[in-house]
Amino acid sequence: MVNFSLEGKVALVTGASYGIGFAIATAFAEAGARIAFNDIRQELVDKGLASYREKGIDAKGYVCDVTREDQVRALVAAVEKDLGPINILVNNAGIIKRIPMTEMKAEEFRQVIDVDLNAPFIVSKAVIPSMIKNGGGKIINICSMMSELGRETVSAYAAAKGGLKMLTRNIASEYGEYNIQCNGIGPGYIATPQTAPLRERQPDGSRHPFDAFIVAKTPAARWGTTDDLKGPAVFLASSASDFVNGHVLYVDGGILAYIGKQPQ
Ligand code: NAP
Ligand code: GCO
Repeated sequence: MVNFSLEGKVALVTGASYGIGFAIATAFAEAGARIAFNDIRQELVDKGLASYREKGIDAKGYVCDVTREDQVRALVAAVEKDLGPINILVNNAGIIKRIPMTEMKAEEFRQVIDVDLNAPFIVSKAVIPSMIKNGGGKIINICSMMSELGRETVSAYAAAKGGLKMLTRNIASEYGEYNIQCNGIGPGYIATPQTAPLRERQPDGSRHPFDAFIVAKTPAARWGTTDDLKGPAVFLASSASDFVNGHVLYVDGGILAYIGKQPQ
């Protein structure tokens, strides 16, 4: 029988106090995994712990800025001390800055690259040695539509997420022989705090133009929810995907396949 169970596994999901990371971690717990997560601020870790407790999940939360290699090393050591070797890593923590490229400061560009691309490198580098020692593991990088497409104002984010797709493929290539599978999930447009500015009601009460645009670009004719990502994440974290490596699984309601609804 195909095995989607995560019983006995330890999963680290970065930036998982809320949003997509929280949903993925919750799905992993429901499949039997022990959950570790981090956030930058203690108050958000505490908020996350309360949210996990409300769902009956005994998660471990840690304060860690994933762009800081010293903090990441300490995070991995703490998780391994508290829960044991990390079997599943989800590089979920991410930021976006929506600024026209010619107006974006180089420092702002660097900040996005740092969190969305450098950090998955740093955290994966910290976890891979113990995965090798323990006979393998799963790394899931949260990519994006912008791993494939561009749009106005998201140059740094698209560059980072495009790079993250290739980092995913390279980890798969370099460490596949150690039974480590590294894949990506490419969410479409998901209703979370990160996309809230694109969905907020206009002063006249009408829908945000981007909201209507995305619904017209999505065959499913709706924004995704974090629940839509749970099954794909459990699949890529489980032994059901042991021969899937270097793949980005787009969970986008069909956006990448669709030219978009014709104007009526
Ligand atoms: P979100 O609601 O903004 O949550 C992002 C999380 O990452 C927050 O908990 C945030 O913590 C944390 N984080 C940011 N910088 C960090 C750092 N340096 N160290 C540790 N944690 C950090 O975002 P989301 O919508 O859930 O997205 C999660 C991931 O999915 C991101 O990688 C995003 O790019 C990707 N994604 C999102 C969508 C979408 O439509 N929402 C679609 C495709 C891909 P703080 O609150 O403390 O900043
Ligand atoms: C944006 C959105 C997107 C989503 C996601 C799509 O401004 O276009 O924030 O980037 O977050 O990455 O897959």
